[in-house]
Amino acid sequence: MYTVVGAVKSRAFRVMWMLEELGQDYEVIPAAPRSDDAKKYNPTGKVPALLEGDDVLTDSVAIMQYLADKHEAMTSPAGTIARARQDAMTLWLIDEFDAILWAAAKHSFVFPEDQRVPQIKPSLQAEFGRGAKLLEGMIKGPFLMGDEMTVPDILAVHCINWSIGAGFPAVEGAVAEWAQRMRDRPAFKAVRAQDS
Ligand SMILES: N[C@@H](CCC(=O)N[C@@H](CS)C(=O)NCC(=O)O)C(=O)O
Repeated sequence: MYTVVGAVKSRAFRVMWMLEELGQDYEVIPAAPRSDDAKKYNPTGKVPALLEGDDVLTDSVAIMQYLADKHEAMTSPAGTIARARQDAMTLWLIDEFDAILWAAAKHSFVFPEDQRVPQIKPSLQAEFGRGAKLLEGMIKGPFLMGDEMTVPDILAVHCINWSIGAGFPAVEGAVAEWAQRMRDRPAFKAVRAQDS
């Protein structure tokens, strides 16, 4: 049994979605970012964390990839060319999607008010839009990497949903269609249903 630390409305969503896709049972400790509860498991106060026995794992992407490797699903095997390409996609999404959304969040509500530079937001939105257009040419099949759903599908769609919540312009075309297919998956809906 796994325990996910972090609420549905955080990057913990990614880990819950992965666990649902893998058919694994889990409990949730809906600790808020930087809360004492979150710091109990991760001294930085960041969520998510995954508890497995006495072990505490941190970082949503590291956790998703660990689960995929362990359960031999939703990933190409380590040491293959396909895995190198999958990892390149994961890291590109971190650079061009997650980091941009995180920068927008920092300048909206994370940083103390006197350190926020709200003027940066249109530039971040435009950069995200350019990334989404590039992604359109990178979708290799029904899923990002081809015929199988893998870790980057979850990462990308979580970021796209986050962009909508953050008021970024909507993604369009094949990216929007693929993202909607991902949201229609029972595993995605099962996590959404936990959002209160
Ligand atoms: N790269 C980390 C980022 C985690 C992260 O920044 N989480 C946010 C909530 S979604 C958080 O806990 N922020 C609090 C902080 O940065 O102090 C991951 O993917 O897990």
